[in-house]
Amino acid sequence: MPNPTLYHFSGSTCSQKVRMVLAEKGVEFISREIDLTKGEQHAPEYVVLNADHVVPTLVADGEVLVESTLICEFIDDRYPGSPLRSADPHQRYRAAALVNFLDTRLHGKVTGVLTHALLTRAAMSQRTVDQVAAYLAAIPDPAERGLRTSLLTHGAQAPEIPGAIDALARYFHRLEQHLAVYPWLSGDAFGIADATVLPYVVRFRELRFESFWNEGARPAVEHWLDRAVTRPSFDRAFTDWSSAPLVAAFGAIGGAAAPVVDPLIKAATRAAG
Ligand SMILES: N[C@@H](CCC(=O)N[C@@H](CS)C(=O)NCC(=O)O)C(=O)O
Repeated sequence: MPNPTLYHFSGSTCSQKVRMVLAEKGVEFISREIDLTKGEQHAPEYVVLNADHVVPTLVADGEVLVESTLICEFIDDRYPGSPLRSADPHQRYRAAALVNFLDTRLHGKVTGVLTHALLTRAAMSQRTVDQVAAYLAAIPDPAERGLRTSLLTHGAQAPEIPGAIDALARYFHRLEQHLAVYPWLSGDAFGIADATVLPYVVRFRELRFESFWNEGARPAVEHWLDRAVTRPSFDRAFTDWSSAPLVAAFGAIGGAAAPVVDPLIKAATRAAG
């Protein structure tokens, strides 16, 4: 069976999700890294594959596939190995609903707020004014460009931060309720829903934003995270593409924002129920 080619970026959540699904299915892939910090997602030869200028993109059997959730479902259907979606219609629906909510309501608009206000801003602080202007000008969607400009300007003080934290705290509450019924977000077994949510929770852990779940706030989420990160697929999808200095840098950036962000997370978590 020919190996697919994955266009991805080491630290991108959507790439981590697809790499995790590939690892769970035991599928080797040809790696083509698209460095988002260097703007490689805007290169004409990549935009031909992914018109939205985003990663990941999978090329399998000569077909170009975009949208990380659709890619994960394709991988699950196309390759042998344990199924990553439940055969039970209720479990399957509930898992798909968690994924859909994250994809359509949280990814970018909400999770991207924290990523760009903190991590992208830190990366851009090493660039010249002209380079930052070029980075922003290359973003094709005007609304996203405006949001990104605000986040890079204001960082942890950006007006978008409290609303994003509220939305995330409510989602953590929803995850907790789900995990009171099922051992995994995908139901009885680890699957696509777990691989989808995990990158965001790991990112918050790297930023030291554990107040979304620790100290008894969301014990089932904490237990789920502990189990998920011990899977062999986690090392192949996350650890092998990360580095200790990078994780240390994320911790330092999150730690610097903690005086502003941590009280917001704690208050939003209490309010979410
Ligand atoms: N709906 C898309 C979203 C993909 C997406 O937002 N990818 C991010 C990385 S996680 C990206 O490539 N961003 C480009 C940028 O930051 O300019 C999917 O699920 O594949």
